[in-house]
Amino acid sequence: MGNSSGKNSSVSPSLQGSTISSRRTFIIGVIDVQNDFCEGGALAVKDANSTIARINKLRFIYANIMKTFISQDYHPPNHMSFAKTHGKKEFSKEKLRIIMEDGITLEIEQSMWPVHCVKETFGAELHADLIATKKDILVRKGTDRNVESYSAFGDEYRGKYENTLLNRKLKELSITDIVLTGIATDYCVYYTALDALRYGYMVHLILSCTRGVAEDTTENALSDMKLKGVLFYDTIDDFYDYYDKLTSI
Ligand code: VGL
Ligand code: ZN
Repeated sequence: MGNSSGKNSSVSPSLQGSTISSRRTFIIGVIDVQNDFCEGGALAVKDANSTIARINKLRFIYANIMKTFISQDYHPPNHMSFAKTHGKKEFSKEKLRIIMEDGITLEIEQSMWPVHCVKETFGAELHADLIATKKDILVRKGTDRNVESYSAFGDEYRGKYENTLLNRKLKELSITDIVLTGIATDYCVYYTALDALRYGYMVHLILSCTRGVAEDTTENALSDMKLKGVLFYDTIDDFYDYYDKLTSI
């Protein structure tokens, strides 16, 4: 801190606020807005489509201020999270023993999903209505058949088996705050938020821009995120007010 903090102590509280905000750099995160999670998809999340126009609006409002990263669930056809891969019942939970490339055997409990987001298929594509540009940071995850990565940062082992390099990219951009949106609140959004906190980012979740697979898991995910320090906003307008206060002198 040194000199600059000495200087700050003499300015008015509002100016101090703007100094603090200028040290923060926000990015919008859009999780898995893909055809298979939208209406008619293989793992359709109820009302997922209603988030798309809102996410676009958020992007539009902050187009000159915030970059965007977009994640894509992107599985091989025989991925370990597919019920079909193991001949199991969809939406059950199964104990799996997986021998990893490094020789370590992992014993995990894995949700058995319908086949979804298979790489290079329509289901894995981003929904056509979602604004996505070449300038966005795109990360793909779940690309190794033995690894589940709900989080846009990588697997649950701090990215030991799959690391999307998202953390490195965000640190390179000096990102401090992530405005999180997308699908599904109780899985990929949740795990992305937890990793983001772990890596030292502040996380802002806009509830109107996210939808969950099931009610009970969504409730649990929301209360856990709240407990761990994720900031919640009901609507984009609520986030707008927060950001406006933060940046106004
Ligand atoms: C997701 C279940 C399986 C998600 C991905 O994007 O939340 N959920 N794979
Ligand atoms: Zn998946």
